[in-house]
Amino acid sequence: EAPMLLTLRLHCLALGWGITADRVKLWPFKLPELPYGFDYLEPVIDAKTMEIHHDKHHAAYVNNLNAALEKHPEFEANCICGLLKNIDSVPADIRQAVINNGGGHHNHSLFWQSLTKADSSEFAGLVKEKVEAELGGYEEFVKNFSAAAATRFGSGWAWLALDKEGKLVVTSTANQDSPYLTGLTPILGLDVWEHAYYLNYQNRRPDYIKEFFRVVNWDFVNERLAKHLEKLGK
Ligand code: MN3
Repeated sequence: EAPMLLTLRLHCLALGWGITADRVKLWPFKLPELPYGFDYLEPVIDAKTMEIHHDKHHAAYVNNLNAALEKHPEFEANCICGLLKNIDSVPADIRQAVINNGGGHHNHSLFWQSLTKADSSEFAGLVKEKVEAELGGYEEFVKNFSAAAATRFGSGWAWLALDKEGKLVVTSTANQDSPYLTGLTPILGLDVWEHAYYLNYQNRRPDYIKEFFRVVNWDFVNERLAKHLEKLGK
């Protein structure tokens, strides 16, 4: 990616809505590389699951998103979170495709970055302060997040997100729906589609949810939290 495009993309991410004035092209979107090897999250998430999940599932969301946006080149300068936050401005004929595949692309891009080596990251700093102040502490947060993940019927995601006032909330969404669609900012998500865990855990979603907390990258969560609180002016 050219440095200028990268700069504008980051700018776009920072502003949350696309650069339209100079018609800089951000489309087609590219599948981001994993920030680690397929086996890095073993034994919590197995290498084969990571390979299929990233190279096949995530890649399909990116390809399908690009195919949808190809029909509307006027949106080629819009970043993905901008499209999701302003979904009503996306033409009806591609809106559901952008919800599904744009959501899928953003959710997975965030998911990969939010994970790290098992038992290597400490729950600390800003997220710890805010969880203690707003969500009743770590145990209560884990309980509520796990319940959100376990009770999401069918496929979807559990979330730690920021509301417009900069307060943390725990919620879940169906399918690939992004929290951005309802005005929330996703901070940490857990993919509870069967494709995310079935090879290793089969039908035991609660075991996968329990193990997930061992691979959360709290440093990344803290960086993202600080960045988005600043954007919200909090
Ligand atoms: Mn997935």
